[in-house]
Amino acid sequence: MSDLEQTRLVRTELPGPRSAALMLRKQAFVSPGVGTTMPVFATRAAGGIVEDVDGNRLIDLGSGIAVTTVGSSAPRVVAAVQAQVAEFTHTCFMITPYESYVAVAEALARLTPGDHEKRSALFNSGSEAVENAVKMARSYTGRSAVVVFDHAYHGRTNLTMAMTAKVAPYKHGFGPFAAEVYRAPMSYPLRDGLSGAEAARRAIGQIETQVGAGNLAAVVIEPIQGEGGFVVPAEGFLPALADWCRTNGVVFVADEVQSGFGRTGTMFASETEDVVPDLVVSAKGIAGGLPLSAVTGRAEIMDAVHPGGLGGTYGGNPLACAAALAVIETIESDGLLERARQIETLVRERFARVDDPRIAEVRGRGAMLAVELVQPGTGEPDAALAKSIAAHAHSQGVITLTCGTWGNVIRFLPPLSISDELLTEALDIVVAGLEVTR
Ligand code: PLZ
Repeated sequence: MSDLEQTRLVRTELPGPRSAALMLRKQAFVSPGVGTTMPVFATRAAGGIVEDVDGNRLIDLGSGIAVTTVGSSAPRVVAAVQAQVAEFTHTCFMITPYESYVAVAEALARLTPGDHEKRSALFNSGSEAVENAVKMARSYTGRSAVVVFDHAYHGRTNLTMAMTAKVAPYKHGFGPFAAEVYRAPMSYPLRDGLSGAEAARRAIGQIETQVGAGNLAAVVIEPIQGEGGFVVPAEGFLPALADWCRTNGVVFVADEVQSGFGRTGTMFASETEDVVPDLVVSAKGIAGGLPLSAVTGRAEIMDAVHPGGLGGTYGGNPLACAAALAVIETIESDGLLERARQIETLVRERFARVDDPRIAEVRGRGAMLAVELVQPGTGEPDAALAKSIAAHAHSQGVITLTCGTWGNVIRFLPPLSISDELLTEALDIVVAGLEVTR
């Protein structure tokens, strides 16, 4: 790891003067459509710390939205990318291919759920990979409809905006959206009180009456929802949907962009209930911060696409592939799946000691955990509380993110390389934020 000291340090007001000056430059030259969670500019990051331009050291509970799962500037990733950048930066895999792309596809065949024959295609972003999964499913089935769920987040491109549920800020003013996208009710145990089987019956009933299996190419679902609020469906929901898809010739796509690559204590969140998706979408954590995404799936589905039908200039860029291979080696050699489970235990134990009726639920898995905040009594979502807790954490040098359809969820996505000490310190600050806003 870099020599960045693994302690929190708040030596200026946040933002400090240099960050404040950079924010002014940002305002002058960067589209305001691109927001920032914290108005501080980073210079270095490693382990559980992000250092800013004013010399403050922030504890990282966000991992750049679940990306630096192995840690920012993880040593193997740094070495692999440095070596690759000196050899060649780009040839375009569609022009003259290179081994690392194939090695990533080979690793994905081994790491994704199921032992059937699989193939992969590599892309740059999560949204791009989700779009391509839909292309593959349509090509294979000859059908056009796509079912997604309440609270879903699948991206910001035209098709994935249509697939994303929440209008503000993701969709407002950006329509018209892609056609043939239908929304089904999600299993959200805290709010619907249904068992997995009941919620699946409700969703399938709606799909059958409003879409029809014969028109349906794919069901796309996040096994644990990300931006929508870290919603964990009730046990049995995902297997029932996957079964229904299998029976009806519908491609079952797991969007594991946020939940995948070790984040939840297994390589993929689908594994927890032994769900074997037809297509798995990976991104974020796959390459330690280099832009890379993948669709991995059943050979017969992947083989249905005509040659030249998939691709892109940069998809599976050699730097990103080198990084991905180093990420996989790091997860496997450093026992990071186990580390994700330890992080879950630590976070859950910390919140078990908080007796506060405004916390409706602590949920998630591994190092993908969240607290949902409500108004006691009514159970109404309390976005203002989430916002003020996050603001408190930010002022104390802790990077926290909120999420949820109603913005009332605080999520924890620490890098797995964070120490127990830093994690505990950061959680204490978040919990103190509850007190401040009482
Ligand atoms: N699918 C499940 O979580 C990205 C985006 C936040 P891209 N989530 C963070 C924001 O405000 O843009 C995401 C995801 C799931 C797809 C995506 C899209 O991945 O790499 O951002 O395109």
